[in-house]
Amino acid sequence: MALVDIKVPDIGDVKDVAVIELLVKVGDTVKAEQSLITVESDKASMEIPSSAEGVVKEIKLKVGDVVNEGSVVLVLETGAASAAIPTLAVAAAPAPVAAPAAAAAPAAAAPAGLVEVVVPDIGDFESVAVIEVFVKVGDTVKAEQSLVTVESDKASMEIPSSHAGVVKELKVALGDKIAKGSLLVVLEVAGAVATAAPAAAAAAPVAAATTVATPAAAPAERQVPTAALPAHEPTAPTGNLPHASPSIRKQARELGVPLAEVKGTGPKGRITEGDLQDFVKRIMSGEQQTTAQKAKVPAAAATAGGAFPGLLPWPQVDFTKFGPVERKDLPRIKKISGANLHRNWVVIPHVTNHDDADITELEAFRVATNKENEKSGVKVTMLAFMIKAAVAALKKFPDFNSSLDGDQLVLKNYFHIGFAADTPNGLMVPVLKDADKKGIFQISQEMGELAKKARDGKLAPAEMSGGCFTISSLGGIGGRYFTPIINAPEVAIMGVCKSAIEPKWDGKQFVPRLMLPLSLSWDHRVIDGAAAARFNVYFASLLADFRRIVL
Ligand code: CAO
Repeated sequence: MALVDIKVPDIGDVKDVAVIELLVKVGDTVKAEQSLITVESDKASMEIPSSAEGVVKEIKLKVGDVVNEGSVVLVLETGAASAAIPTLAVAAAPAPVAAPAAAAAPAAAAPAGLVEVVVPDIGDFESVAVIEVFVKVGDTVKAEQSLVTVESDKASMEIPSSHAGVVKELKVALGDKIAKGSLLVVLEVAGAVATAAPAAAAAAPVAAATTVATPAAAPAERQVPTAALPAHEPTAPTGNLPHASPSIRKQARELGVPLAEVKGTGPKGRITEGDLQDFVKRIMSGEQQTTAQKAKVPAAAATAGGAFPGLLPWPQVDFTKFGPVERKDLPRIKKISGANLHRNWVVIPHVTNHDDADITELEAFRVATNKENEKSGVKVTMLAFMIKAAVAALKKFPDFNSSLDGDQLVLKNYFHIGFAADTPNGLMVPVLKDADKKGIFQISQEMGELAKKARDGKLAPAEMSGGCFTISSLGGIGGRYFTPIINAPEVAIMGVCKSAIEPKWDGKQFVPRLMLPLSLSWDHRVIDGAAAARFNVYFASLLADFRRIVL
């Protein structure tokens, strides 16, 4: 057993590269050549591998730290044999990481005014793939401007131009494999000096540090490391990081874009500059939110904020400043029904028509019926009559018994009526199936059973689905009128409040009548106001004289 300091190897002339990722944690067992951290300059990024096998005892740096050759990465407890491996074989490493200033080398003499820019010394690599080409014929480039990005299995880097000039010929294409000496572009330069630059003044070698022990043993395809978060926010290694070049990652960092949330459209899912721009545009227009933005907005407000970017942000209030508070979680049913109600309220153009039904005679009949059937155990409430009246009204106005499906209306030839039930856990809507085939007693009995199941939290999903039209009755509680929210994909809902005796003019005198307040909300994409008024009038007329049901 031995403790070994694992250090950053020779990284060439580049100083002060930032640690953008820790790939291991204390207690991890690492193999020789396993990547430990990712470092990044403005032109390249690379992983620093371990020189030995062992267990991580201590990590000596964190994301955001700036490192140089010799900086200690971590302390490894190694077995006796592996401890002998020299730290990253620094002396032998041909490995500068990312020399932003190091330009591609102009290789050989070219015709007067033309310079051939070739790939400089990139370490031991035989060939690396071109994954991005930044210039095209006719472009004017500055010295040090990036021409292409190349990528190995452990690193990616941009190769800058050695000269300023105009691109006359482009000698590489996406996917080409290139190596030291490969011709990149022919530049027309002002007063070109057509002499070969020493290859040693080359651009930064790619992935050199990883090549120390096994230059040829490139592991299978992997994602290029990235800094998806600001440097001061350490991020856990995921092993499946976004695929993007150093300059894209730098731009993303500067813009505060979480690169992990950007969809790459480049080869192998690589994030291109266009992808980054599209992402930013969508965020700015409100079409999309980052995960962090969503987390800051209460669920109820998230949809509206996304759909209507002009809305003010949800108020963030410290209520404790005004007095004592306590917090409790929303019950599961409230969360579900809340999300549905919110969608329906936002998506459906609601209109509500109010009317009154004279139920004086019907109430007298209901009371008498209940008296007659006292012993049956089934109590009939006004809701049972309203369910039956709803069936008759749906038959007369079939558009109310429909659902919108794109440009089509789905008209239903069945009559399943939902009714809102107030339960300790929140609002539920049991559905009474085939109400057209059932009498008032059966409807009352089934309604009682369904309402009990709802209150006990025992409703099966099938007992809450398939509804054509809903009745929401607050009649047992009170109130005059309200605006019920349509239960999509239905297109209308009847709200009912408490009946009350009112004076009504019979042509000669005021007479006391029992009036039931009705509030019909309807989807204006499907139903017009005149139809809604007719529906209400007909519905009220059925309750006023229930014999009409059988006509
Ligand atoms: N006017 C006057 N009295 C009414 C009435 C009305 N419109 N509707 C019912 N009542 C009376 C009943 O006759 C009953 O009186 P008695 O006890 O003297 O017989 C009393 O009010 C209680 O009725 P009920 O509420 O138990 O029965 P119901 O069939 O009318 O309703 C149910 C059943 C499950 C729909 C109801 O209990 C319920 O949960 N209502 C709330 C629905 C709701 O929350 N809607 C809002 C949705 S939007 O958030």
